[in-house]
Amino acid sequence: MADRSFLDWPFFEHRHRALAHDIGRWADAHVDGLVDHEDIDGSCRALVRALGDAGFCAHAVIAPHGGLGDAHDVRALCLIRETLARRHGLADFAFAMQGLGSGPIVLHGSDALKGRYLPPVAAGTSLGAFALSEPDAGSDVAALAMTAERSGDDYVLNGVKTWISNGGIAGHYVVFARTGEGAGAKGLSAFVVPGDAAGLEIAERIDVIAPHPLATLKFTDCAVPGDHLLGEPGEGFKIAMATLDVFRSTVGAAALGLARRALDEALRHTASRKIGGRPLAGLQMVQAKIADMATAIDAAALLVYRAAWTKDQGAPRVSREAAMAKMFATEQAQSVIDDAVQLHGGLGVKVGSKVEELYREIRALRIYEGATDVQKLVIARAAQSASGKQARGGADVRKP
Ligand code: COS
Repeated sequence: MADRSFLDWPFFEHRHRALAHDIGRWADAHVDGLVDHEDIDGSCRALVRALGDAGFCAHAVIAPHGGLGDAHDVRALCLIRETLARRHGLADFAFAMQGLGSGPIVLHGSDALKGRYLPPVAAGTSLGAFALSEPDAGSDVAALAMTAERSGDDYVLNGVKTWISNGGIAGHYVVFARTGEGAGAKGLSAFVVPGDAAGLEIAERIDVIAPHPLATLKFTDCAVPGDHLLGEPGEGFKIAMATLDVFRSTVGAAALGLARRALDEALRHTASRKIGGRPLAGLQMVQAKIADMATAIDAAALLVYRAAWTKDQGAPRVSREAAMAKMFATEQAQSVIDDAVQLHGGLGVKVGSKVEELYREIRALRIYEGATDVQKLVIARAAQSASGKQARGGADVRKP
């Protein structure tokens, strides 16, 4: 059982400790039975439905649209993600997309859009998706090419989105497209597109090393009602970034869950596996690895819950804190899991072993929702901006 002493840290309130207990019990009892490796789409639907029935998807949205409070509780999102990830990456993925895929609606939707799209997300009866990346625009969001043109009461969308999680099974997609109010980042807008909209097709399903539903979407003269615009025309980039400000810390939390499981597995294996008649756990070189793994996990947890707590205190922007949390937790989790594989010897690379699964699961987290390299840009800009501000007696310097 992974160390739970972090729940005593002052970042948490009583409701978070109760939630951690409840989601832990629920995950232990239900997750393994809901994952069918032969039917990934069906597993995601079943996981989301079960998480909705148990009340956990309510944390992905807000009141009075099926949620609990009037804003995301980022610490709650992180606790749910880390607990589900510790059990199985697909369970974490299924829950995560309910949050990311409805986040822009929570943050910038009209009451009508919130009322229509959020309750089914909370109930677990409909899946959400976040369609930002394109074949030629991943890290560089300002380079998006997909267009949305006003036509009477509608917007007409044309273009391609790729790497879209829940592509093909989502009830709605939040889609970012160029509306042309300005150049680059200033000319993008965000829309909610129903999953069954005419002109939206699944061009390709994408297989990845840790399978989850992923697709390329093609939009051909796909008309969405004008009232499905989120925020104002031209605000799409800021809506995307504000959403990622909330959810990047939760990616760090998922990495933390995977790392905690790797440490659990390593502790169990090294306690029972013998070398020269004695358990591996008694060797100092093994203990050194265990010490590094445990320390990396606590350091990552501190950054993740610092970012989540800061957002929950009402900070308007936590780009720096969220970027540090995501970057550090995902990179450290990769290293912790690699150590766990090493400690397992041949068993660590045997298909079907838990650490082999973790080794595949962690990799994408260092890439999606802003690769480590992008997080470094965000962190460096924040540091340089703060230093420039000091040097100029308060004037902000956003870019070097
Ligand atoms: N909240 C609100 N506004 C934000 C913001 C945030 N978190 N981050 C940036 N903005 C605003 C900026 O203030 C700026 O507004 P002004 O022009 O009015 O000052 C505007 O958005 C443009 O910001 P910036 O100049 O930093 O944009 P860049 O094009 O340089 O992009 C990076 C910066 C690379 C950090 C951004 O494109 C990014 O995060 N890319 C990764 C995208 C990603 O995560 N992709 C994965 C898809 S989801 S799986």
